[in-house]
Amino acid sequence: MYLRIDRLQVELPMPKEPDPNGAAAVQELLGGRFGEMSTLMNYTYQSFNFRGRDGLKPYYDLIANIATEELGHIELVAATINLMLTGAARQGEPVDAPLEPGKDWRNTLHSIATAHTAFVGGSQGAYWHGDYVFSSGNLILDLLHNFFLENGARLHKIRVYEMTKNPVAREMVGYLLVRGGVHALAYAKAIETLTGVEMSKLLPIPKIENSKFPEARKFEEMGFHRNLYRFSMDDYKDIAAIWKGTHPQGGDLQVVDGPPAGGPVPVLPPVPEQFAPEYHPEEIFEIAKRMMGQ
Ligand code: MN3
Repeated sequence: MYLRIDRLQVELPMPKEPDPNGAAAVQELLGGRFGEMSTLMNYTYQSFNFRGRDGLKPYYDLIANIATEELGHIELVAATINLMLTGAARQGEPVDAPLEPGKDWRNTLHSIATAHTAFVGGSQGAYWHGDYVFSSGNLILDLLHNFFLENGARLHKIRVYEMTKNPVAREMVGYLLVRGGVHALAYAKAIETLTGVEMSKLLPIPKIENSKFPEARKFEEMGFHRNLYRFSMDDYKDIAAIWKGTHPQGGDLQVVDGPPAGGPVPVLPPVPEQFAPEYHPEEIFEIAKRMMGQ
């Protein structure tokens, strides 16, 4: 089961202006084949379906624990998209066509379906689907797939970074490049322990260091690339049997008990033109206020 903390894993900057087409590109990092929905659901189902876990506790713990961190990554990418779409509505009555700019956006679903927020799909408007989940039951094959998935995700993150200078998008990508680097290395190390094949020598893929990206470099300077957070009160402690030793860039790998400090979840303002949360939101705000005895 899960507990939930109402914070993001990292603080995001507030945008100065809306960037709907940038948000459309960032969608790929949420619901594209190599997006956070895919990492989340691959590791989640592999952990649900794990056979022989009593004898393979470090590997089970690793997959289950990383899955939980990924839950916070879909939250972070969704928050990024939401911030990039904030302020995108024109004000006015329906007859004034306040949503008219939305017809020229790369992704019209943001205007029609989600009230200027994230949707569970990729940059071309296709919804995420379960075909992206590989859960074969063979431990080495699943770990190999996860290693591939993390590096495919890294390639797409870097390309989206190259497509936009939006500071919210770049902050999120910088942080997730560092966290994805941890996951790629963790799966590499897990395969190494099982096979002796030195997978970590393949890293980084593509062959460009995270330090090339200022938004990632600052998190590496804080040592985040060496931390594997343990997202549980009492469980998944055997990740320490895999996440140990030295980072390829130097410094000791460490398991951090508990989540990162993170930052606040952005408060999204109402968009009455989208009837979100209502055409006259103050009416339902009043109802909620009375309910809380204010
Ligand atoms: Mn991730």
